Amino acid sequence: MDCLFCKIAQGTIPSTKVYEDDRVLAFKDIQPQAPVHLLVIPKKHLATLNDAEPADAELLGHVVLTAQRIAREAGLSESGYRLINNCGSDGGQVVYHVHFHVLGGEKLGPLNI
Ligand code: DGP
Repeated sequence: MDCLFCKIAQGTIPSTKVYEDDRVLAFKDIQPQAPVHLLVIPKKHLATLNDAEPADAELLGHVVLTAQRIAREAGLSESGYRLINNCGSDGGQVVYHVHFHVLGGEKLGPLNI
């Protein structure tokens, strides 16, 4: 499958990994938007959050708890951080493999909502 994040998960495209297990991978974003900008992905290919099914609930829970873990390990637990999933075109999604952004390390601006 021609998917950038599948290739990163398989190791055929390099990344700066911060956490990995059999189901998820977390790595540094190549275009950081904050002092800490990490991405967490399921290794299973899901193009967008809309493709997730009830059977993926445990996996997505593990992705979110991995976000909590890497935020803690990056020293963000006390100061806080932002966890973002961009879904689809209007959501600003560019890479069509589900991922969550962990952003922090400074006071983040308000969301445009
Ligand atoms: P999104 O707009 O939510 O689809 O964000 C995609 C993010 O992926 C964006 O912040 C930049 C990041 N990104 C794109 N290509 C690469 C890459 O090859 N390596 C890494 N580490 N990050 C990438």
